[in-house]
Amino acid sequence: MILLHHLRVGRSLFTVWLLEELGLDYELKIYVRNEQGRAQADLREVHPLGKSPVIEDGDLLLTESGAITSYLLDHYDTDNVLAPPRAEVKERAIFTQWLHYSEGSAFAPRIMKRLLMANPDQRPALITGFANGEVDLQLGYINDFLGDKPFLLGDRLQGPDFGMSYIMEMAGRFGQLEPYPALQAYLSRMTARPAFKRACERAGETERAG
Ligand SMILES: N[C@@H](CCC(=O)N[C@@H](CS)C(=O)NCC(=O)O)C(=O)O
Repeated sequence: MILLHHLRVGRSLFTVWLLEELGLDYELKIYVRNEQGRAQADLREVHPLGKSPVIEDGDLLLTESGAITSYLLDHYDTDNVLAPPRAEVKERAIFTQWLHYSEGSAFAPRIMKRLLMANPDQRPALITGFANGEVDLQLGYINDFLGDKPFLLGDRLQGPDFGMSYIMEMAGRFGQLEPYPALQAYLSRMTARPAFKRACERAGETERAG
């Protein structure tokens, strides 16, 4: 059975959601952060980076939320419910681009901005300017790409929606979605899904459900 190491509160809830959408049996091991908001030594015993999500599936130990999504879909979504078939090479390339986009491009300016918000007395102008500009650039880009589609890649839920929902949740928490009603509606649609609600219940984080 798959074991997911889940740190509260963070992106691994979106991996719990994926497991729920796939209808898989899994075990959840829950970790809590210290006063500084960091993972504690118990998670470093699982993996040297001490970051979540981490999954174990048989002898496989896997980190990085995007890689975990890829693996779970490759291995368990054999009917291609949440991903285009491999033979659809161009569609699959766009899927892969958006699967990597959340962690590869969208997340870095978000964490910068969050750290800057936490330390109002220590805001280097150069980094503040970069983070503000990048957050606006990325949200505008996502908003334009989403358009009036219900899901990131069209009319059905697919792998990239999981990481993207985390980015949207984080942006929403800091009030950054206000200029983007379509992104707010997207996030509400994702978090209202029954599988997302089940994930929140399983993780004991029902306040995150839409
Ligand atoms: N790129 C990694 C990032 C993992 C990550 O930073 N996870 C956060 C939780 S949202 C974490 O474990 N933070 C604890 C820490 O840094 O101490 C992924 O996509 O899984």
